[in-house]
Amino acid sequence: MRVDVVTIFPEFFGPLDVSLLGKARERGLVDLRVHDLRERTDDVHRSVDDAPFGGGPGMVMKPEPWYAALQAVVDGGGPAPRPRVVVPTPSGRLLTQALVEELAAEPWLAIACGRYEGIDRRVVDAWADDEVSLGDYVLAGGEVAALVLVEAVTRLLPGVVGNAESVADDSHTTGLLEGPVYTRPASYDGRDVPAVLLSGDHGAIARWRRDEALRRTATLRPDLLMRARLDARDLAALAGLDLPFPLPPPAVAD
Ligand code: J9N
Repeated sequence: MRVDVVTIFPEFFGPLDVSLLGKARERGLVDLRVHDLRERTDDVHRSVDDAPFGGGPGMVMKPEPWYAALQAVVDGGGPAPRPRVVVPTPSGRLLTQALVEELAAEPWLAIACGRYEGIDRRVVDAWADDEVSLGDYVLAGGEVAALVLVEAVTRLLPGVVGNAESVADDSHTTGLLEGPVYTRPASYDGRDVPAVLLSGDHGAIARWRRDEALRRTATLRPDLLMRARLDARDLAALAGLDLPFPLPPPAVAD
């Protein structure tokens, strides 16, 4: 996969040289290129922002450097005629694992990192395919959101994560939060690993893990529970929890 990032803070993307992503880049699985928006300015001050039309606080990112930078990305060539252009913004649609999976299927992404009060609307109208929010809180700029996007997307690419199974039962891939995990020693700090995990009964272990995932999701994220595919056995487990909300009907078996 090819990913181009346009930013006024290229130094922000140092973390992409290390860890899982760094190895994926070394192995040629991800071709990530970071571009400095200021290289597309043509005034002595290298200005990327200006006061908003209509007045108001803060500054708006000027259209000209963005048009030039995004045109240069397209002209630089990639594995498709154009990249899918994503703009992180607190006023975008929420980034979900479903959208991450969709983006991971693209051959070429470009991420436009805005700062200040936003990017001139014409840039977004002309170039963006998606405006994406990480959640209902405000960051200082799109750079951290771009790091999140790149990490969430690239870990799904074939060969990036060693153990494909660990991707398959992620929280949000199953639709439920993951339950607790334990490793040796079996007793530590006076706290014992649940006996079922030491039992060797794989059916009982799978059921216990599912029940823990259901319990945790019901407690912390009832919104997710309402959309998860729950069978009659799941609903029976949840019925025993005496939750402060009604349970959905069971999903139809395929
Ligand atoms: N979810 C989210 C995205 C953002 C920003 S601020 C500037 C660009 C993106 N804040 N919060």
